[in-house]
Amino acid sequence: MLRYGWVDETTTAFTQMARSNSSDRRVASLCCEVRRLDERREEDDGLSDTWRHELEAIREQAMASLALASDSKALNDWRVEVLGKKSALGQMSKAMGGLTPEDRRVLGEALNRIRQELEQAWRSRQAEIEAKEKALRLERERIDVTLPGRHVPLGAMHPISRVIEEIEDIFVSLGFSVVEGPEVETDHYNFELLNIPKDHPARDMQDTFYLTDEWLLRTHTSPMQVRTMERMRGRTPIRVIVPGRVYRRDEDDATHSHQFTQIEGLVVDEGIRMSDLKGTLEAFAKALFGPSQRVRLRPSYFPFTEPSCEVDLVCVSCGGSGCRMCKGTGWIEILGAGMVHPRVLDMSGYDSARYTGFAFGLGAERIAMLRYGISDIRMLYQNDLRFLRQFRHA
Ligand code: 2NL
Repeated sequence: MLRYGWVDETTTAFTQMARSNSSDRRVASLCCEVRRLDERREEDDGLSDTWRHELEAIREQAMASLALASDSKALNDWRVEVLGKKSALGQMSKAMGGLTPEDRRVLGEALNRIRQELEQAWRSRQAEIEAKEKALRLERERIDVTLPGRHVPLGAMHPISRVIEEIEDIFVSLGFSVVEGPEVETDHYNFELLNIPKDHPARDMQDTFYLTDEWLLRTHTSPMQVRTMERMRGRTPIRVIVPGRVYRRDEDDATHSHQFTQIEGLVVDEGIRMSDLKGTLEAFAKALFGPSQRVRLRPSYFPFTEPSCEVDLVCVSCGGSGCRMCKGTGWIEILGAGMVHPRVLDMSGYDSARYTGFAFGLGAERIAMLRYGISDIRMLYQNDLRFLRQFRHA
């Protein structure tokens, strides 16, 4: 049982109860008892000595610990501890329900005063700490703007990519569209629809990378042109170029790679003639290698064109007078072409009695080698930075 009347003892008990978050009811009744038994020394605020002492003790302790809080975390903890629901002040506010109206008013006002005072102290301490932390942060994050910058190595566009983009630009300016498609194709699209017979050597296991009996790595970009004709469902004109990687089983040497970049072109419309093929390719040669270029057509054979031809360029090395590069002929072969075989047109839904077309194909590597004077195709795939860096500003 508690004994009352002794201010120190009751105050201690009261404080402990309030701080230890014990039952609100007990704290409240304790408040009442203390209030009743204490000799009242009424002042303007009507507080008893017990309360005054108690609140003063809380205030002093709070101010002392606030002075010790030295960072924003400690400051936050302080706020919870001193002003939060579970704090002595919080508990007292909560316990006030058990007081008489008069006591409630008196204690309530006192609690408000002390709360406001502590909050004010908290705010100015917070401003101090914020300023201190900001100054620390600025000091820590200080940078020397006069230091030299870090070197960012500049990349270069790969010569093959440059050739592809350049050729695309030329044909787009002639009214062509650019189409791309899958590198894994079916025997049907890669060979059958291109009039390449079952016994043609290209279809041999020795010459093509087969994935299964039906699926393979495309040996040319032609299947995508066939797909374009199918997608157009007999509508004209068709004017497309198709750049992309193609694969052929072959020994690599200075001029052959088992994987290379082909760019094929296809035009289908009524009345397309060999002269359209020659004029287009001559415009292309001039755009790519200069206005004095000319082309020469020599007869050749492809299963998917009839007639077929090889197309030569005036030798870029000697200008036509004959040198080692053109083996004294003055001409350099750059692509293969021809009039689309009627069977290919018919199989893709274009009546060969009404429509004609021309097609061509070239290797982007070969063009890059002629353009930049590269003697070995393998240099284009070895990713040697000493080689690649030469294309940075060219
Ligand atoms: C080459 C030679 C050529 C074609 C490709 C072609 C495509 C269709 C129909 C007819 Cl869909 N022809 N393409 C024609 C002639 C030659 O490529 O690539 N030399 C490296």
